[in-house]
Amino acid sequence: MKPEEIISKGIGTRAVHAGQQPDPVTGAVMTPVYQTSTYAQASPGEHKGYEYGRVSNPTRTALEGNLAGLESAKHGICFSSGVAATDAIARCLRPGDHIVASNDLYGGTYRLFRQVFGPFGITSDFVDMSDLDKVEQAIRPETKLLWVETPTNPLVRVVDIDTLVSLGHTHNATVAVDNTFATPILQRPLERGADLVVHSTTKYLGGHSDVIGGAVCTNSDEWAEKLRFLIKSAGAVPGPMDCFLTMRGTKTLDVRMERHCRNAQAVAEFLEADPRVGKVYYPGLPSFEGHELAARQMDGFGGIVSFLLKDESIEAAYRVLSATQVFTLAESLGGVESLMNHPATMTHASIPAKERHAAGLHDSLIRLSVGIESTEDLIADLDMALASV
Ligand code: P1T
Repeated sequence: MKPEEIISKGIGTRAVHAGQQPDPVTGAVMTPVYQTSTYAQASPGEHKGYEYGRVSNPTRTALEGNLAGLESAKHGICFSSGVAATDAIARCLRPGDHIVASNDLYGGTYRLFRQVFGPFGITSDFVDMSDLDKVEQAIRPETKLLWVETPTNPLVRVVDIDTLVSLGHTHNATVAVDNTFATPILQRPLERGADLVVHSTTKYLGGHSDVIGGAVCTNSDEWAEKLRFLIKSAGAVPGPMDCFLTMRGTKTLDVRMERHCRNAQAVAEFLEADPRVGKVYYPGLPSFEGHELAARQMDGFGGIVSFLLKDESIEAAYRVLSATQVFTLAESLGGVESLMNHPATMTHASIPAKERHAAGLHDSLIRLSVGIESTEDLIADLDMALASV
């Protein structure tokens, strides 16, 4: 299929075919792993579009086309990790510039903005983006970037992309949406006017917990040029094998997300009905604050469920975290296997406790990345673990 034809196709077709053509030399259906650092030139500057592996690689080009196709983007630019993708965007700011970001977000993004970019004179404020007044109050003349996560990590708060895009653009700020939790199967922020979409491809896009990667998708030629310049000049590139593995993952993204969503809904409903559980955070529950917005904005509610036990002590949470057999206690999310995580000491430990608490992140919160195993086994595992409380 020609690249210009793919954009009119359904998301499942784009997942399998976008960015990929059978290999012109051999007819290989899968894009090969072009494991090379450099490319032969007939005479200086006379080459087939590739010069050096840091700048570009055909396996990476195929993945970039695939991700751009999934996000309805003109450009996809791949990085060595999700954090490297975020870093590249922040590097385009200048001393004196200001970022407004979600106060509930991946702890590594907070650490990057505050501890890496803060000393270079780039300041950041973290606010509840489901409260538009708070966002507006935080914006200053020097605010250049609105950093949106939706659903957020780990409280799965749903934020109104349309409204934030118009707010950001009224104030001449770039609007970036970290779409890691939703994936382009459930939500495509560029179609809603966002300037940049960011992914930790480590998560659902790769989908098998075997590769670290990141990406930015955009329709802006100017942003694409700046980010490609940074790829060349700062060098946070993914290797060809990592790109191959990620693309192998994206081919099944549509079917995996269907199962992740179905299992997460069943797990959330089980937890909500259980007397040992205090509060469940999942956009698919009608009782959840962001449910109606999620139903409008997303094509499914995602695979992440967070919860608090009725006994809100850390000891009780630790007992559950140590008792499961199907859910593995580990950082990360979005793989086929179910994982559970303790944000306060693991993924969000770099956010000071005071700020975590102000954002509503309880020290006993448990985050589940619900995998694609048999639903009844996941529920039985949680039921067994809750018996330890
Ligand atoms: O781990 P890396 O590929 O560098 O991606 C960073 C990142 C960016 N954005 C979101 C929303 C994320 O959740 C992450 C990484 N998160 C975890 C490792 C985690 O367990 O939450």
